[in-house]
Amino acid sequence: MSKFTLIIGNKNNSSWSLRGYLAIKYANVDFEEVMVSLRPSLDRASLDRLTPAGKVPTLKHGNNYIWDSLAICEYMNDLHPEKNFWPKNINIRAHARCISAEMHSGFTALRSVMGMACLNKFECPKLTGDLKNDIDRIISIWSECVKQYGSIGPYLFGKYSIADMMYAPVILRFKSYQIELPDVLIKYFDTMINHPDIEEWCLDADPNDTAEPINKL
Ligand SMILES: N[C@@H](CCC(=O)N[C@@H](CS)C(=O)NCC(=O)O)C(=O)O
Repeated sequence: MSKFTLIIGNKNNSSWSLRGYLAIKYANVDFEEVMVSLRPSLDRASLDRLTPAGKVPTLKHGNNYIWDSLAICEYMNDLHPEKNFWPKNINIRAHARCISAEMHSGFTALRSVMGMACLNKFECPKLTGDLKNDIDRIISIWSECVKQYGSIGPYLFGKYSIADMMYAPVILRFKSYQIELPDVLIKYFDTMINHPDIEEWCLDADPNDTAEPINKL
């Protein structure tokens, strides 16, 4: 089988890279990691040389390039259907796809005000306006999942899935910015914080990559 190379940004900050990384880790295949610096300065030359869209994560598999986090999740699922990256049931799978797409295309206030810096701690920002709406919506999405599928297991759809991978950076943001969660989500939060692949990502991160929250990473 062709070799996998995952091109990522700094682990402390690159939330999109984390999603691609979690997908390839879950597939349990050997891969090489190439890190391109986004902080403190953006290595534009390497990004443009190594990736078709100038963005990370990008997965290179033989001559194939997959240059988007959700597309990487889907590609790994296509290669390893036995891993059940999505829930098996069609209705539950549709639910998982909706909330994953909602994350992939939305929550811009959360993303710009509360940049991921997984090893850093910040004061909780003022929770008003669009930021409050984003956080309330995420809490409502997660609570609904935990209510519906909590009896199957501790993840959003019971078993670990792409939906958890898509929301993993939000978990790390909520930790960094000390966002209070309702009791019903504490188990989910702890399960994700202690997930071995997320722990491993954080162990490799460098807190000096950023001193402050950064936008849009
Ligand atoms: N929709 C893309 C977003 C990827 C993205 O914006 N990645 C950021 C880093 S986390 C990046 O490459 N930024 C460099 C740039 O835009 O110049 C995905 O899901 O992978």
